[in-house]
Amino acid sequence: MMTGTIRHDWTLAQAREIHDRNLSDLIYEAQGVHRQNHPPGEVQLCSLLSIKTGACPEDCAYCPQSAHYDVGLENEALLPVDEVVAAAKAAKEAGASRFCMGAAWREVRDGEDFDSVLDMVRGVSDLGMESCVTLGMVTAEQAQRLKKAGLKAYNHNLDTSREFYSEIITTRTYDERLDTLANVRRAGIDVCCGGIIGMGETIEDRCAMLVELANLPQHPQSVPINALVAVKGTPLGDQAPVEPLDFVRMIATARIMMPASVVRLSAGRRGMSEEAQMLCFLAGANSIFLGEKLLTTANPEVAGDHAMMEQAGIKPLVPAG
Ligand code: SAM
Ligand code: DTB
Ligand code: SF4
Repeated sequence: MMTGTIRHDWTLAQAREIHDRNLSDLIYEAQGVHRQNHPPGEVQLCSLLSIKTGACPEDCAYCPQSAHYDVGLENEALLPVDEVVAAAKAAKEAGASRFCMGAAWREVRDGEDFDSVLDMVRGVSDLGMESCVTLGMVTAEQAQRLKKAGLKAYNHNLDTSREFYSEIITTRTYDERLDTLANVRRAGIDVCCGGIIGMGETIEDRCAMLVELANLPQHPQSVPINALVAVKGTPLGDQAPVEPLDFVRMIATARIMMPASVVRLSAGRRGMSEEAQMLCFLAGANSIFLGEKLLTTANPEVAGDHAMMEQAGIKPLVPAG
């Protein structure tokens, strides 16, 4: 099998074979594929902001923002546009080149709030940053409006395998997720789509999710790999933390299967040593979230992240155009 080629015909057996290799072979190949497709030693710094927090009608078992669970989170209506753009500016000054805005919505509804989100996208793009939003399901028309406002990427995760999905979310289907991804792709917006490990799924489920992603009509330009942040009060609040090497294997397999995509070491870094994070970079991760907060949960400190990158000689990846 040629490595480093863009393929859309991956089988579960092939993904599993890669995932289960001995660590040395796995990382060696992932690093080779990485170097063929990306500048080595560069990691994109992204910043996240929850623009509308909590009270979400969906029942995603991992999520502190679902109205179905009581985690003691303060709900918040949509933030004002100027506050969001000011946060993006501050994130840029701290070194981020991409600003991602998340809303705890099941789907986008046309009206005042969506108009404000379009203004936020314009404001972030005007700062010269990549803009990304995650707003739940979108129609084809809404995706086109986001594109017109200058949106770079839309985040919408498959989260897990088709088989395991119904154990985690019952209020919407896997196919609805895929429909939104198609609307985003057809509008010419970059697709940011990945998932979460550590929710009780099997290795087979993890590999099946990567097969779903890699066999989409186009590889998502961006693939976030999250480790579950277990939040007390959610059904997954007592899950054991992910083994760092499981994270490394998942990233390496994603890198090999989707060579040109930006693979993002996303939620879950707080529980990891810096050495484990370095292994993730070696395995092909080339993005992290910078900033003390993800959407509602904690992330490592900014100064510590800068120190970690300096120690490893990692430079911020600044995407061209
Ligand atoms: N409501 C929109 C949606 O679900 O599409 C957007 C916001 S939602 C919080 C974005 C993503 O965050 C989810 O798809 C999930 O992958 C991730 N996420 C949420 N809670 C998490 C947790 N506790 N640990 C890890 N990832 C989480
Ligand atoms: C993604 O895959 N991870 C980010 C982003 N997309 C929106 C969100 C992580 C959220 C972690 C839990 C929280 O802070 O609420
Ligand atoms: Fe709502 Fe998104 Fe959280 Fe699911 S992941 S409960 S859709 S905010």
